[in-house]
Amino acid sequence: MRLSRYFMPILKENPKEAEIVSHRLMLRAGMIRQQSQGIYSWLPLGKRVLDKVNAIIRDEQNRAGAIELSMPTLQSAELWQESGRYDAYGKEMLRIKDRQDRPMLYGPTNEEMVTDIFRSSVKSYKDLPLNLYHIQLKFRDEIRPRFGTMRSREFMMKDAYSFDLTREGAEHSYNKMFAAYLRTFDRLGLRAIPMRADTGPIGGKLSHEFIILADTGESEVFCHKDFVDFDIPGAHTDFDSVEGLQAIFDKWTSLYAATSEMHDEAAFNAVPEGGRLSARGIEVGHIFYFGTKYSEPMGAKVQGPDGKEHFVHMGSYGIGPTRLVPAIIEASHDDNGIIWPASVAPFDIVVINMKAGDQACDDTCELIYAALTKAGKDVLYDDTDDRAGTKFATADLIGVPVQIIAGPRAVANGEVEVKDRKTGARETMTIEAAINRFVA
Ligand code: 5CA
Repeated sequence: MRLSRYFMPILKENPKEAEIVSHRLMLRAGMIRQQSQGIYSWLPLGKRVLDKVNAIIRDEQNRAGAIELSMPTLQSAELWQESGRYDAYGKEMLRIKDRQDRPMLYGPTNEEMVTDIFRSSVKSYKDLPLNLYHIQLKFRDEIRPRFGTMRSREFMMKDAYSFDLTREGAEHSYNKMFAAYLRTFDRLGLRAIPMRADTGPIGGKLSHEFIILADTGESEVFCHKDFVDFDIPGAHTDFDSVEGLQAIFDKWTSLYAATSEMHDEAAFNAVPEGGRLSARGIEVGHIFYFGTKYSEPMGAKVQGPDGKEHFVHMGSYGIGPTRLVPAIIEASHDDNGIIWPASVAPFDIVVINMKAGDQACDDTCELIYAALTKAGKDVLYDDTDDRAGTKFATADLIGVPVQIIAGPRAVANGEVEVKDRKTGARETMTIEAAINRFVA
């Protein structure tokens, strides 16, 4: 992508409305724009990061055996009257009437709709287990939307829904998502700790929130320090192994970890003092087992091996991609801007032409840009005629992991500089060596 032809509206000033660093940097880097309170556009740079986050989420959902579908944002109120949540959900639900005066709503979550899809076609235990997910916009009329897309009214959610014949089966489905979440957040460059959590309007008894420790987090959390160094399940984890996944769940729940709603002061104080961590955190995922809470009122049942009908046991599993992007920034930035983990960076490499219009600089940059693009890298080429200082500041701000800098003096020697955004380390090397380093 040539920057001269791209749309990346950088802000020079710090936006006054932004209270936390991630919100400030997302606005300054031209990633998002607020359209009305708690409702955002994702501009091209932001959209690239969001897409990369979603690709990792999708990859790990698929690995764990979940199946993607797509459900609408607008739902009929009837479904919610069946489950009994239409009135219970309260003011957070945006209620709308269509031209026939039929009550509709902008979905805050999809338990009812997915249960409806399930009951319309699944009739036998032989079709279980089943886990269906989608990545979709949701709307919750939050009383206090804030911190940009961290807590917005319209936000994106990956929500998965599992269906099993028995409670034991549902626990295995829960464990699959539990392990998939550990892997997902790790690939996003984050350390998320599963904590016992309150179930709120979703319901059920068994629930974990996945929390990233951050001073700006909205949740107060309490956990054992050792979680910070626990091993993440590997890529070859067998998601069909009941014992294997139970062992992962048991290990990751063996030490104290709870959000403030579930906090047990006495149990926490039993942790040796050096191991106690009381901190603030960002909830990036939340999983629930709620048994037959929706399948009973909505009549979602299957024939079991005993020939009788059984209400299915369900769970739901949420991740917030539009919250994850600022959460990653909270965890990874410095005074100059964002430092993206390579897995979600909007571009892999930025090529900086320090003197656009200078033939040697232009030729060198074009050569590098073409070679790296051909090798499958996402490359941003800063071919604008801004001052070199502005270009460096922009490259640091938008956090691309590698900068290749071509200035007249180095280029005259057949050389460029390669800078690592995270460490700041710079290396001068031949143009060929710079290309070869990234074309493995
Ligand atoms: N149906 C269940 C799980 S699929 C559910 O709705 N769970 S939730 O309410 O906990 O939301 C799931 C995830 O969505 C949260 O962990 C969070 O990452 C994200 N999320 C929830 N509310 C917001 C919001 N207002 N802004 C941004 N992300 C949000």
